[in-house]
Amino acid sequence: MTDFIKQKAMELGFDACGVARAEALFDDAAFLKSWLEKGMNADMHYLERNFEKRIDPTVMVPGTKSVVVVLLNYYTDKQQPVDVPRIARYAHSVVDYHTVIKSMLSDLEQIIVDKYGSEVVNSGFQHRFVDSAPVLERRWAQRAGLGWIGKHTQLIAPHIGSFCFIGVLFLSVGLEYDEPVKNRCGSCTRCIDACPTNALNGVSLHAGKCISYQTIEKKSEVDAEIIPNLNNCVIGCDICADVCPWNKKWAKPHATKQLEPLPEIYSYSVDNWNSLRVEEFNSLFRNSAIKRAGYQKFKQNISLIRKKIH
Ligand code: B12
Ligand code: SF4
Ligand code: SF4
Repeated sequence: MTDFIKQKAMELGFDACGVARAEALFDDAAFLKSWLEKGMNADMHYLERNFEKRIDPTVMVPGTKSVVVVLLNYYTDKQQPVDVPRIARYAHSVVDYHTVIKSMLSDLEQIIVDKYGSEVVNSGFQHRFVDSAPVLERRWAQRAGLGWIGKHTQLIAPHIGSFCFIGVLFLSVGLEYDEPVKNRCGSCTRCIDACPTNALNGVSLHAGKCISYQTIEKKSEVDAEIIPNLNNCVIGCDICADVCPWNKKWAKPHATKQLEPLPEIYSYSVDNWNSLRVEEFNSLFRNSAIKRAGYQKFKQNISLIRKKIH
């Protein structure tokens, strides 16, 4: 059954699939608790909620025995013109990756259920996850043998790199479990040195200092001390991932049709972005992950960069 699931995941277009035993994550619970106590989550208070579920898949979905983890490469080597407001690669696609992966996970589940029966999932609970639920997705990907968590705190998958999304499916059936792979960061500190806001300390990320948080998640304006260090980023940030030697070695452009990029990301000039009106924003990004930031925040971020340039 394990081989069948992995084979079907790859046939559906995922770039990797691994499986971990579902159990409570006690070390991570202690780490997460102290991370939250230090206020490293900034105002992302949702990370404080559902603590017991977050650290234990069997509390999240009763009867869970296995955690199936999939990766989807989103790397692109297409570049925005120099000096335009920078949009991180995760948000380049026309269609939001949440939509894409949820649909692919749903297809995978259907294939498994068709062959092995509906009791392999607890359909009374949400059991397919991409980003938005209390699930420590990177840890599960690491435990499922798909890669290691680098000092930039992202999952680095051998032969893929860290420009990959993570999707998770909880199953109520025992499977063959994968062994974690070795952490290959060694003495490298390139991501820590390159982070313009000193958000990384080698173990964890101070989310409040991270450009990604500041430009997408933070409801109010970007903090004054972050503005001079935005490096033109207006939606997310790829700086720590771009300097990683493993990404330089392994990151290859994806060929996933569902993640087809929005042409305007590469064709728009500074003037186009500066004069973007709400109607155009809504039309361009109607299905995109950029919608999460919203028009006001997006325009505000652009104006902060403009202020810095002039
Ligand atoms: C909140 C969040 C953010 C926050 C905070 C990020 C952070 N590092 O926590 C912000 C907004 C800053 C953010 C930014 C980004 N994010 Co984000 N984010 C999340 C989210 C929703 C939750 C992460 C979380 O729980 N954080 C809390 C911390 C404490 O947990 P953690 O980092 O996972 O660490 C746990 C374990 O790794 C472990 N651990 C870590 N260190 C140590 C050390 C010890 C000693 C021990 C015992 C354990 C341990 O314990 C921790 C807690 O249990 C996840 C989706 C999900 N549900 O998991 C996506 C997710 C992590 N994000 C993702 C992406 C793509 C990004 C960005 C690249 C987007 C961008 N280009 O701007 C950036 C990357 C920034 C960075 N350097 O990490 C992807 C990462 C894919 C990958 N290959 O790793 C995810 C998995 C979404 C997805 N489904 O694909 N993100
Ligand atoms: S995403 Fe940018 S701001 Fe956040 S840790 Fe990486 S380099 Fe620093
Ligand atoms: S830049 Fe170096 S330290 Fe950072 S994640 Fe990559 S290999 Fe690890």
